[in-house]
Amino acid sequence: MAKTQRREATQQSGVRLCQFFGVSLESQIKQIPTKYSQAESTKFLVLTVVSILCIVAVLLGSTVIYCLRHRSHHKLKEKLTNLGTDTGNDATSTYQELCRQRMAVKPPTERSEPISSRINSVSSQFSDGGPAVSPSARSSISSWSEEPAHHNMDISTGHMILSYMEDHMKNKDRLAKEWEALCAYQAEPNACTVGLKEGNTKKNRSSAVVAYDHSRIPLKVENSQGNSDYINASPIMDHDPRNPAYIATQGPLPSTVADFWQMVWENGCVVIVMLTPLVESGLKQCYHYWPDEGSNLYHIYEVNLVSEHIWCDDFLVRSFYLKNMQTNETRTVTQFHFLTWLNQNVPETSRTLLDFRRKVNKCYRGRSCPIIVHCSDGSGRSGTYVLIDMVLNKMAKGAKEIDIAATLEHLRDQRPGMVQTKDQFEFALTAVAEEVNAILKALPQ
Ligand SMILES: *[C@@H]1O[C@H](CO)[C@@H](O)[C@H](O)[C@H]1NC(C)=O
Ligand SMILES: CC(=O)N[C@H]1CO[C@H](CO)[C@@H](O)[C@@H]1O
Repeated sequence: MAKTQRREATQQSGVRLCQFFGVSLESQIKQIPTKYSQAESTKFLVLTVVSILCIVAVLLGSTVIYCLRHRSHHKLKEKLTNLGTDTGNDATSTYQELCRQRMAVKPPTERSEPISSRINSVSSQFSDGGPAVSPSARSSISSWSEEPAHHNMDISTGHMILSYMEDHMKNKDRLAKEWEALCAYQAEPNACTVGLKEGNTKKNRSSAVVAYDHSRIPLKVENSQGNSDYINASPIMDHDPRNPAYIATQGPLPSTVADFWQMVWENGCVVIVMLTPLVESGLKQCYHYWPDEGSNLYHIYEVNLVSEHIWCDDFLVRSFYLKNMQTNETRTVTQFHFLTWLNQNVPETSRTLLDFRRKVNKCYRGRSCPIIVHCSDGSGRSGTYVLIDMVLNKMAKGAKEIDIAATLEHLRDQRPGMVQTKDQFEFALTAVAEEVNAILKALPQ
């Protein structure tokens, strides 16, 4: 680039020189009388030859100057190139030092960010074709409560829900009757022939909760470890009849872990909500289906534990890097693990679970894949969580009519046993009321 510019400049100055001599030549010609003698014409000839010689000399001179300059420029370039290779390592170390300084400045701002932004940054980092270095598991601890998310809640619906709730709290009889009616509810259709087939029964934790034939998540047989399409998992539809909002499933068994990750992969899931401890009073609730550190391979799915973030005594968040070894495609999956909700029970406070739900939804926001929700059998605690989340999401979208019992029947049409006890149902009502109350309080009066 610089070289051509310089050449142009030299050429231009050459042109200017020619013009200068041309002009003087012209003026000399003008001085010559129109009718000239032999002597005069000889003089003119000599003058012309001298002028031409001058021009040639100048041209030659400029060419020589140009060549010399060009050569020195070339030498300089060579020198620079050598310098570049000589100091290559220095430059790299300087760059590395700069990176180190940058990293040293960065973390404090990261630490003050909410978890979801950190998770997003992790996922965008990995969705760009994988990590440059093998991610090592990091562990951190922090805790603060999430504010209620931005809402389009209909205020009158909010107040209606609250008064309905107050009514239920005062009138325990009414709640008991409602629960009784719910227990008598029969889902139709309710066949579970696939889940009870020979070869598939051992894949169910409980014989009471088996995915319905008409509402189950099939696996791609060609990618499955056991050459079967059955997993105890049910799609749960909300408003969209084609795309499930959730997949309710049992906690994986040692023999179904590969199936579980296959389902996560094939349904494009990025968020897992786990609502059970691994063991309760000596009883296994769920298989430890992720690596404690580093990575594990489950059939063709490699799971790498990237980070573990302990929010409080009640829940923690893990980030996994999931790779399909058949296609080399990768994805980041975030698992929200609620630790203190025991089987057939309710969480100690609805506040903790609501805070947990806000964190899940903040991470999930803007996605369209189903959220995986599991506990042990994938019905009691999972059903309660899905019921709360679904009702609150409906309200957030501005729904004018909320029928919690009808919503639960809708869930039970898709998976048996959703919400197992009256306490869990009451807990769902209380949690919804508490969140509605918080949203109403936060609205400008
Ligand atoms: C996946 O990666 C491995 C190792 O880098 C490579 O040998 C293999 O061909 C890749 N497979 C596909 C399907 O791209
Ligand atoms: C109905 C049924 O056969 N359920 C089985 C599901 O799988 C578990 C674990 O293998 C068994 O204990 C159940 O009996």
